[in-house]
Amino acid sequence: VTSRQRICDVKGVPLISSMHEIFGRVEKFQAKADDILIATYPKAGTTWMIEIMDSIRQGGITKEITTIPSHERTPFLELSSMGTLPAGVDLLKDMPSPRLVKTHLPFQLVPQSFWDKGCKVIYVARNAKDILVSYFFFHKITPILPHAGTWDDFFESFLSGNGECVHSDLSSLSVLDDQHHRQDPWSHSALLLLLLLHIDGSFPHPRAPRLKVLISVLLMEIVKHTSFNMMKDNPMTNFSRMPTCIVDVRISPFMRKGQVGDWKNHFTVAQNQRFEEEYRRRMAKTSLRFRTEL
Ligand code: PPS
Repeated sequence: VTSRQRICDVKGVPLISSMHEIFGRVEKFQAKADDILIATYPKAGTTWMIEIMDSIRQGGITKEITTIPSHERTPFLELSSMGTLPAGVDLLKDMPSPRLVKTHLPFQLVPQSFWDKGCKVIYVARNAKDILVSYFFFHKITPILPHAGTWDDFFESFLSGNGECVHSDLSSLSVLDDQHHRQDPWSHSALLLLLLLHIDGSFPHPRAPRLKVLISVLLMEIVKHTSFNMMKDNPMTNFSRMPTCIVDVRISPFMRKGQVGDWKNHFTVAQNQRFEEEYRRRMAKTSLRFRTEL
């Protein structure tokens, strides 16, 4: 698949046609109890969390981390086979446990087996204004996504939720989804519990002095390895190893700015006002607050 794909409705969620086609297999995916699901709205910091979690899982910056691209170490559940990259569900079949699984599916589309097996989940959320800007630039380097058009076109498409934007409009930021908020486990206790990363079982007791030093050295190493600049220059994390029919970083970098507040360089005053109004209206039921500047 090398050309822009149609947007299809999958149980009310707009997804690209190849995800629609593979969805039957995704739905039937058999999770294992020790799988860790990293769930996000696109551009929320998925790749960053994957790298942090994989470094923890592997106990440091191992050969695997430095030689295998992140998208092969942590398969993208709903992505079908493209170019040289097998489908997420196929990559996962051959992976040793514990597996890290990436998804952008909103809660209601996540395969039931993740819940049946009681899998651990990390949900990452980011302020919606920076997501929108990041997603705009991502469309330009992703040949399978719909044509982004100008910034103004993209802004309109996202806000109006007219289905031209994959995962659609503001209200599909799944954790904040107005419609699902009250019954959606993403948005209640699960969110906070899951964000504790569940490393308690995997780490030795931190009070043992030697282990404490080891853990802090390990953490320093992981913090350095997952800094924006390191990840930007690292071919395993900057998407330069991704088949160009999926993401083409020759057009512009995937690791773009990694900042809070870049939206100010793109939103007009009128767009900001409109966004704020829509946001207030659609997010009225959530008490979660995000920082849109530091
Ligand atoms: S995707 O395509 O949905 O998986 O994208 P995702 O990884 O969720 O989001 C990409 C944005 O995350 C930024 N990023 C980081 N920021 C700070 N520090 C680190 N280490 C880091 N890694 C990724 C990346 O630059 C994208 O944001 P923008 O605003 O476009 O720069």
